[in-house]
Amino acid sequence: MAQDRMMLRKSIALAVTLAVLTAVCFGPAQFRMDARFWGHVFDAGHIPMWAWLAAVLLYALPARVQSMARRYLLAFTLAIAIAFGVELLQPLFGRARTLGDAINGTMGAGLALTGIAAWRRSGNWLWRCGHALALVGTLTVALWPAYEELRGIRWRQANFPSLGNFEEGAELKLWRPQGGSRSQPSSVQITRARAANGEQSLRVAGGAGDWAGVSYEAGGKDWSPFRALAMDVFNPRGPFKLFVRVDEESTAPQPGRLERGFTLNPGWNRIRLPLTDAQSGPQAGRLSLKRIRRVAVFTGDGEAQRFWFLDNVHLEKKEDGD
Ligand SMILES: [Ca+2]
Repeated sequence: MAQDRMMLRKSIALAVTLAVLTAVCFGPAQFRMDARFWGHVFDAGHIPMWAWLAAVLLYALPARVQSMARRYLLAFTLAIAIAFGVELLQPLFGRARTLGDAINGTMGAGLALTGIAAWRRSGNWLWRCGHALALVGTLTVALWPAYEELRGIRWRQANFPSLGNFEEGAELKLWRPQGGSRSQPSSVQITRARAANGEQSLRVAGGAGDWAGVSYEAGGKDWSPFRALAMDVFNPRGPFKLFVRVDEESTAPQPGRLERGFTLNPGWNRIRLPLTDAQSGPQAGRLSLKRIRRVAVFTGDGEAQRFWFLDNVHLEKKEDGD
């Protein structure tokens, strides 16, 4: 009787674990905002997920698998097989195949099983502490890229309605190069060479090609209390046209957006994109200011390579005087 109940418990633990794993690994995963941050968290999440799986497999193995070493080895092998099997199957479910995920899963399974062994079988504290350190070290390394992204998200949170002043490196997590061509992609760097506000600005080297410039991860912020998006742009050479585009966060097939071109004269230019245009424009150009996803600053289709300096990107409040 007791054995039946034990079997039942093992089956339930295994079924629940595999169900959660299936949902997490094959369910739709779309991080529309701060996708890099959530992607890194998800990658690192393979470690605890597979640690849990390996522990459950060890527990649920049938009693007839006798030697302890064999049980550990079997649980580990099964966990790795599942980790690689999942990555092989994921493309069938619209998910990306990533070797790093399988490796993280393998590390998680290994850490769980060695941990259980260290705690169960040895009274040796050196082993236990060593294992705890390995666990902390692995999780720190795995979570580091997510932490780096989090610095950008925290900067955005702390400085809104400033969108970019380029005085801190964390802002590069929000402002990323976009467009250009494969042989000449766009690039950005913070520089002290120019500044409209503070001591630094963002030097943008637009690649040769389409939509070259920089884009800002706006994080779904509410822009409705603001009347304009403003920025200072330094043009070191002859005049050219720069476009500013704002996208809303929406699952609609054609999310609203606001776009306008500005001719840049040599030297400093103040660009102002009135947000009141967002409601009054043609239907296609209308956007809701409640959840803004992205700002892009770029040159047109098939442009030659252009350089400019961007600084003091911010939103103007409705009641601000000029
Ligand atoms: Ca600045």
